[in-house]
Amino acid sequence: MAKTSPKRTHVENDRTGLDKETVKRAYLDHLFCMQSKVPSSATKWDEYMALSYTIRDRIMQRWLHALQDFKKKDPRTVSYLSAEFLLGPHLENNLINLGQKENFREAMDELGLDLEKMIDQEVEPGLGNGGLGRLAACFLDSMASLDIPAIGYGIRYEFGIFDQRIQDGWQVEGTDKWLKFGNPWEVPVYQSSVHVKFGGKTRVWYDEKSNYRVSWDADQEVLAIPYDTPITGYKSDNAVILRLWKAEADQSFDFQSFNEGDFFGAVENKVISENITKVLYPNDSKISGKELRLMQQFFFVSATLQDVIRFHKKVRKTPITVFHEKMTMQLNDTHPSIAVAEMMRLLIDENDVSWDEAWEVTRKTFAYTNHTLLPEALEKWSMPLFGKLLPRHLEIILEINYHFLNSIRKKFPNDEGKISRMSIIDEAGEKYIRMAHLAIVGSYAVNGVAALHTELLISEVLKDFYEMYPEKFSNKTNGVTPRRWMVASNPDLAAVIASKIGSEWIKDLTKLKEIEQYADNKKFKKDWQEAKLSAKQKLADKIKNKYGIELNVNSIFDIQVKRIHEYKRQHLNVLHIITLYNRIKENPNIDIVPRTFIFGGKAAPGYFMAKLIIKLINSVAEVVNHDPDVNGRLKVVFLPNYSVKNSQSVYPAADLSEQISTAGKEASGTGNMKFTMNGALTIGTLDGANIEIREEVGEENFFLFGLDAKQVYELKASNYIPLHHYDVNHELQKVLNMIYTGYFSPQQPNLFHPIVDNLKYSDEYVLMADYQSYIECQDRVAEAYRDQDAWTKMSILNVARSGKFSSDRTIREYCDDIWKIDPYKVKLPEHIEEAGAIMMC
Ligand code: 26Q
Repeated sequence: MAKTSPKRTHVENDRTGLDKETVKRAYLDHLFCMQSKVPSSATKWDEYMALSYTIRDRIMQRWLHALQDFKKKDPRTVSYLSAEFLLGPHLENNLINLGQKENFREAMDELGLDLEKMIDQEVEPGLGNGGLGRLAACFLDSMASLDIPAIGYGIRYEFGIFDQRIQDGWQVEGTDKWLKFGNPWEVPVYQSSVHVKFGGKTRVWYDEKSNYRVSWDADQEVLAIPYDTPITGYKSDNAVILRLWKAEADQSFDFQSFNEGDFFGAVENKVISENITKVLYPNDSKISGKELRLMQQFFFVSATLQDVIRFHKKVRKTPITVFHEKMTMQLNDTHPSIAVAEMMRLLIDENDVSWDEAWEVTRKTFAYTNHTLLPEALEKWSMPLFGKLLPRHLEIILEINYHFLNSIRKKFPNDEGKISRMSIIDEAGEKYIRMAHLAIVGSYAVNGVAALHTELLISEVLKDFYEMYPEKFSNKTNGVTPRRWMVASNPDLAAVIASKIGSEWIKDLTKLKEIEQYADNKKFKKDWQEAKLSAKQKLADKIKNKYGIELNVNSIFDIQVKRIHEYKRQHLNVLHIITLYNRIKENPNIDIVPRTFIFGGKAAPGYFMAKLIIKLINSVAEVVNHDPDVNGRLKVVFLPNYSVKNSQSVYPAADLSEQISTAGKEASGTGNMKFTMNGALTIGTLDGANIEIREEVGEENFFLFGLDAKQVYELKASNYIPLHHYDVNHELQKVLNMIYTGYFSPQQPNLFHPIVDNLKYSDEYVLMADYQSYIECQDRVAEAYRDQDAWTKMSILNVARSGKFSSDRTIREYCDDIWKIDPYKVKLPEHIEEAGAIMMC
């Protein structure tokens, strides 16, 4: 195989070659050998699988080389621990990252196959609820693209986020069977399985040096099996692994009871064990306190820590007490924060490390990201429940807390208020373990996810902790990957950009600035408008095909897609729709700018108000869309089953992005960034990352309304009476009366009373106070849209100035300020496309 050999002939390997003929042959081979089909008998799914295997081979080759290189060089690595990874479909992304989309399109074309249709077959792994899970996925993409040595750890849920159907306007949940037909992207690694324990008791003993020791005699043991998915980076040879753990019954353990004659007990244990990774909890903003959820969290954390410690001992051959020099572990919210106690247990009980040394390693290993300001979303676990499931961890947490409270007393003598506020144990009533406190105490770094969020954390929610450890705190504003959210989902706009500035912006999004100079260029603007129109047309076609609703692509596409929650205020958007509707009803000839309102998002199945808001949207749609007076000028659409896959045709089609949460409630938001990158203008409050988006794009290119966080705080502190707004604002009064009296629910006139009563008499999220400002701002939007030339310029400037919101920037900041990790460029052998697996030996 010597490169210089004069006799060398180019023979591409079928597993790695990229030549069109090789690709075609490999595809047919997979269709035959993996799916047992010939082209004439293959289903669409077979075709998708065969193509995926063809790509997977090419990834595997590069991946295994990279892993070998990593093992040899052993660079400092980050582990990203997250209970959720909302990856989205792999196939197209992998094609783009390998730089192979066009080549494969042509190869498939020559076989008479349509690549886009094959891509469309994929069922996405919906292993997350929303922003937090999607952020983890964007971070993996960026870490792979930036050559950061990294590994993601999480849970391989058998059922991901539930499927949403809309029936008679209501959300109906179904199970997400994403694995039903197989998953070509993962590889189980049975030999790396580990055992995870639960329950039982602790026992004290003394070792040969008379040291006090504790061991944990569990009464349940579960097998954790890793499934690895390669995450490709854009034009990079780096190998990021996503390792997801699946729970299986540990036969030897469970069948002990079988041997004792309890067959049923043995099978029951098996069922219990395998339930652990069955299903993703669908709550994203309220904690449920369910035992199974705690089991899930501990299960994946324990398996992960055993995995990294095993690797350290096997590969590094240095003492475990220097573990933190080689690895840092990022906790994505408090969901994996039990890691602090489990790391202590593994070091002390199983690796003979002293408490003080173990604490030093632990504190230097973990870093924690907070994603919420809502008090009801801060995780806490009932102490009795916790002690029953994890008795040893409870002891460890109590000891951590003992030392921690002493350190507070030392720094702030005689401040018992501080002690009870900061304690890891909430002792106000029934005792709870506050997971955020554990995460902060056990980490070397704590961050918020947008500037305002971090400010509010350090000045309010975590003020005491900031005073104690100011050096731990920093802000890391979220970002999203331009590979998925621009290149893959908006090829037309990407091409318009590339026509002027090439493609370097895909790896360095700040380069988008270079298109600013064309913001007044006639031809460029026309191309820009055409790209937007074509994206709107594509979405309109999909909606027409699936739901039979006809959209006017010349109307403003006004879009709000995100989880449904009162703080996100989808119902404020609805109040605006009804206001416009009333203006038309009062004056059918009114000159109004046509609008299409598009909503999408899931409600937590147990969240009554959120589900009622979905019903309200659909009920308003029913009336508005069919009223002859409206005459098509307003359309309201609720897109069922909002997912990563569905969302990819939504962002490119948006003219207006609705980011209208109550100021001080949305930690960051990331959808706001995706819209901006796709040339939508934002109507938004000064909340989360909206503030930074506005700063970047310029206030003249952003539609701002509403109270800011301080004003909201002051309003609520000063005896806020929402009913006052109802009394003085006639448009608002009329809108609320219509909803209340059943204008949109004639069969059930009282249906929406809870929404209206809530707004009039409680209004926690201050919709009533923000209504007028929102309506006036929407009127400015409509006027601005009339001037298409000026609107297009604003759209271009939004994209040109969106560079900050690439997750590449975010990951660089984590690397530089928190993780202290440098990129490590993997070196692949030359002519890899000619090498088969044999080269690896
Ligand atoms: C916790 C305990 C038990 C069951 C479920 C949960 C749980 C699960 C998911 C709690 C929260 C979540 C998800 C939260 C989330 O998505 N937060 C969002 O994170 C984004 C990324 O930082 C931010 O942009 C959003 O502002 C924030 O709402």
